[in-house]
Amino acid sequence: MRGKMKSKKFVLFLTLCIGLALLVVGADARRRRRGRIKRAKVTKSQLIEDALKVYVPPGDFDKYYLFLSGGHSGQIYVYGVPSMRHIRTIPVFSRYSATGWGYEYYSRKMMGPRFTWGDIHHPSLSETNGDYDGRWLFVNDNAHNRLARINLDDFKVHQILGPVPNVMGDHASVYVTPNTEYAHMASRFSVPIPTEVDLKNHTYKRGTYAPIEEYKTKYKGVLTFIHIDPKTGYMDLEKSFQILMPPWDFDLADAGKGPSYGWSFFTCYNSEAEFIKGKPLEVVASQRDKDYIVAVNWKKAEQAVKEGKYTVIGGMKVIDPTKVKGLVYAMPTKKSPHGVDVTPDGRYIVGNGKLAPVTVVHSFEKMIEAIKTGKIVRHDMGIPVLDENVTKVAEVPVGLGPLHTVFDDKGYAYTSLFVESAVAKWGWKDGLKDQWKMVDKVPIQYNIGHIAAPHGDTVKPRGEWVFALNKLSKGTHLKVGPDQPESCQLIDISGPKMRIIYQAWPEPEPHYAMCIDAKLVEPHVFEVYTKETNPEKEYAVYDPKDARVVRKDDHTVEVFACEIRSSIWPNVVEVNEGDTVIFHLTNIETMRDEIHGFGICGYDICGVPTPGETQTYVFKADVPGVWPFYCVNFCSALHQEMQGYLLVKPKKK
Ligand code: RUQ
Ligand code: CUA
Repeated sequence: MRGKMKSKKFVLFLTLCIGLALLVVGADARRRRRGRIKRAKVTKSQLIEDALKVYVPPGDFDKYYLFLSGGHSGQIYVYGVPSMRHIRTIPVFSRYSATGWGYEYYSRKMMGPRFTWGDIHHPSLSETNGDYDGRWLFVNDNAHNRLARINLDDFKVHQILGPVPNVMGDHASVYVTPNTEYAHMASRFSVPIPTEVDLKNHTYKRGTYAPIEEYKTKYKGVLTFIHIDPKTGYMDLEKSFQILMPPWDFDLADAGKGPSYGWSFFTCYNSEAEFIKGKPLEVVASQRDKDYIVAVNWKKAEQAVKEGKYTVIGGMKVIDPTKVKGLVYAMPTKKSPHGVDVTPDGRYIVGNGKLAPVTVVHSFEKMIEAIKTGKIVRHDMGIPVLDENVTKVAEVPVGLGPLHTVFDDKGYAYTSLFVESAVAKWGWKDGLKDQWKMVDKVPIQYNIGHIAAPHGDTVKPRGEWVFALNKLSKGTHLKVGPDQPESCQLIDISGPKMRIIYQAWPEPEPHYAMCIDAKLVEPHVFEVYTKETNPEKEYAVYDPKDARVVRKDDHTVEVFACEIRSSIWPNVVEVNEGDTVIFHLTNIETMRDEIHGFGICGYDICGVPTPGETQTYVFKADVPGVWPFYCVNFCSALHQEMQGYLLVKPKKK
């Protein structure tokens, strides 16, 4: 009897188990199925046509470069378009041993001793007359309020500026002005100022304290214009200025162009100017139906600085717009707008509603008219607010959660819809029969954030493609653990209907991207560094006979070394325990791509000098013994033989 009961129970238990297992398997299968991209039925010939559009056979070249921001990886990823193949990682704010970035002296110095990561959101290509010129790529750091410049002749960072005083959570950045006069930086997080910095060591000296209850009065928003030298790309704090603002959370920026040249536009949320302990900001900052697009006349601000109408705060020239009139105006825009994008002709300013299902379009002409005729409805914390009934020319009902807009060559705009997971296409150009009308929509997999297009934010968009930079990928790839990579989908916009035809999975976290015609970059990319372009030429040795170890004083040894297939000269370096070793290493190959590396066992040194380049490694020989060094990058049949010894003589006891 008991036996029977037992087996009955067992059968019941077994059934339950199997049922449960089936449920789990079913749910998993459903989850995986859910990840499948739902496509409209396509014919085989259509599929082949799509595939051929992105297929770049070995030996052929892509037409465009795509520079994807790597978010908190602190890096930039370079892709070719249309193949969507990853061709390069450019480390900026993070160490990257694949190229020795952050291990060798030069990059380490630019990063400073304190920060080993950054948060890149919005890369920005340099512009001449409102179009990309292929010279530099600027990137922002949302975390530590820095900017960096990548030179597009060697695809390396040549300047890191900052932290910049007073500005905190630099998100509305970089979005250069049409002749690369300025880079924008604005505070997403208001704090009491000054925040004082140590520029030499790329770190903070001290901030200012004020209790959170004094948010409205003591915390400040700051809009920053960082001056860029038009010849060299050098960012200069001396020639930069800031504008003091209420503690609104500035989100994104865009520079005016054409008729609106000389102005910049910033969106903000939390125009409520509140931060309440224990109360979610998402509630606090969403009380108002409208926040602002803030328009700044930077030409006029530049003039004000020349006339000395500023105060120095934290070492920065800061203009107070409540004292210097005519610089800053707010345009009411619903609701907690995210991206702001100026149309290619510079006539319209598009606000992307985020919490409203529309893009709000202001006319620049109407804005000027409102200013001239004094259509100011109120002052909000000292900032004049323009009458939106005058400035606003359209609300385009695009769909749920509009975030960002880019443009094509035919008068259409493409807006990313985060909540709806879609891209909406609508007409903006004067004379277009579809002006202010949505004409097409395509679903995205999933939750699109930014959107990008070839020259899509310039005066001359090239059309052809739109890139959907998605926050989630929902299993549209093989499993790689509990988290999933974000995705980047390629949308063909050449026909009247948009078509997603390809997707890639860039490294975390693709925020924005810049897409430039390769013809504008390729001609000035170095093949090798010459004796003139070698960035550390003064430390170079170009002949193994000149390689040497020089004792500078009792505690310092300087090594002048070189590498060529398949040796490192000198191959023995003898120092004393406790010495500081300054190791200059030149790759004296004269052929493109003939790179060598350098690593020392037991010491945290890694480098990869490219042909003609000198790199420097500085370290303390603090552990006595014998430590091999070697070439870390496979370079030739005798790569393994590229090795030598660091001998660290122990101190006499
Ligand atoms: S943001 S997803 Cu950091 Cu550019 Cu809009
Ligand atoms: Cu040089 Cu491997």
